[in-house]
Amino acid sequence: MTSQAHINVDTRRVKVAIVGGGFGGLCMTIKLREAGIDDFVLLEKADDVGGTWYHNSYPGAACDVQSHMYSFSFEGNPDWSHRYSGQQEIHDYIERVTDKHDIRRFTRFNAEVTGAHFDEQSARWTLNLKDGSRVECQHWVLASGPLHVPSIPNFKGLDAFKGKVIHSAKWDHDYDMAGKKVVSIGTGASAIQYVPHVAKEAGHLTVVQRTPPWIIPRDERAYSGLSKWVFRRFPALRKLHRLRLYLSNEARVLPIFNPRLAKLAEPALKAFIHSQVKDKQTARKLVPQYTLGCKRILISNNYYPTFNRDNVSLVTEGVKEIREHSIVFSDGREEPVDCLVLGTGFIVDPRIYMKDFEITGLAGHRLQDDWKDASEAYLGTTVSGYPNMFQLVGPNTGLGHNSIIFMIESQVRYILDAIGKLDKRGDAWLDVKQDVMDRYNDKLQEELKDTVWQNGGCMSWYQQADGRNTALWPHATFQFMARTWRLNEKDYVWQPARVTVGEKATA
Ligand code: N01
Repeated sequence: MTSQAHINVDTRRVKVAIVGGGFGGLCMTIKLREAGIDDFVLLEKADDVGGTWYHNSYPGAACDVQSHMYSFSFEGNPDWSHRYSGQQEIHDYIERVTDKHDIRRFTRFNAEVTGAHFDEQSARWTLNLKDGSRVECQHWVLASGPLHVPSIPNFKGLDAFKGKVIHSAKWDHDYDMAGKKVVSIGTGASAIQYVPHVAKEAGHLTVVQRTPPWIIPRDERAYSGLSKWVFRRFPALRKLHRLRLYLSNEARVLPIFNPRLAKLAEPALKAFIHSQVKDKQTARKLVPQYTLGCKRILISNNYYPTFNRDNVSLVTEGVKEIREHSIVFSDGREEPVDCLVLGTGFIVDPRIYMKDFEITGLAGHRLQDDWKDASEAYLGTTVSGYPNMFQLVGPNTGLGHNSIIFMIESQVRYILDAIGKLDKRGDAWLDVKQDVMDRYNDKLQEELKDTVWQNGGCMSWYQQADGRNTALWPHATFQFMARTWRLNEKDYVWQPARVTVGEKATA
């Protein structure tokens, strides 16, 4: 659905601006309204809400967290069709929630932020937009997520390739793959979902694998009409079902700190691969060499059987170069290509959470500089030197074991507490203390050293080149909820509303 912008393009002044209309931005806007704050604008770069679930529409796109967990706790959906839902059903859910809470009238679509600057005198942020307009606000919330700029590897000759190139995050649904020679590069979460579908369509599909992922079977069960009726009629039972899913997911935090537990499951998963793939040599190539859980554990029932098809082959040699109509592998073999599909993930440099626009805070603070080595925040939400700026799904809030929506709801509660406390104090801004943020991150990095992500013998987008993990939260999600339940005023510097010469911020 395409939506219209209702808001004039000049300078708009609001109390809160939210950047990004995915799950995070929507949660923030809904909860702001519930808190009685209507003076906000939601800025969305695209022409519809949904974020990840709007852009990633490749065939087979689905969530690998159970639907009853991968939805808002306050907007339960008794009608989820399956344990794990597809992209369209998730996007439909997001649209329904958006309409129910009347969020579109607060939203400016096609509104791309190109810069954000804090003015100490007025204690206001100015957000510059691509169309030349501006939004001035007291607070702003970055809810645009870390994984959204497609990573296109720098393959030699790619520019001169004359065939079709498609990245998983920008699927071209008009391109007909029937009868085409397709080469797909990458075997991450996105690729293993589209590969079975592309295989059915293409004349021939070559899957280029650098590192095989661990894949566990997927629970494909549909919810029966009776289950849906029960969930609708007795919401408490739906909540109980959600709680059961939550707890079973939380149990998966245990192997993060004890890779030996993860290793116990590996023989069964190796047997699963060999039971699914007929050709023994291919099956062997699909077995990962690192510890289960080091990279994201994927779920699929149709990925492995794809390699039994006559029109599918697996290549484990690296890509040497791309020519006008072919690909050359590191063993010198050349293969003709009509279409190159890149399941190569997203740009995640040391500044994984950095946006591709300039952000300046208090004097001397430019986020591009402050985060040049690593993205760091306090509780993944606030950054010292950037008053009244908040982030959803910021540094070290990603998960390997449960639903990110749980983390988003915790962060939104924390942000509302911050805004509420600031209003109550009558202050102009709050800024997390540098030493509080540093101590928090030092401890987190110490704790991360013992995890399977650092010791499991793999490299993933979770880690920077120097091994530092600024992506994931290494504990139970209820521990994050507890940490963010209330904002501790002592963690922040509070700036009085009217600054007179010589007056200092209060701690
Ligand atoms: O990207 P990835 P993704 N030559 O970075 C390979 C979320 N997600 O889009 O492993 C050859 O995981 C790379 O190889 P290697 C989820 O958080 C969630 O699949 O680095 N290969 C890897 O195989 C996920 O973690 C869902 O050796 C190259 C692949 O490309 C995140 O998105 C669904 C290469 C990239 O895998 C990213 O997933 C989908 C090169 N030069 C995604 N460069 C849910 O269900 C890269 N690769 C919720």
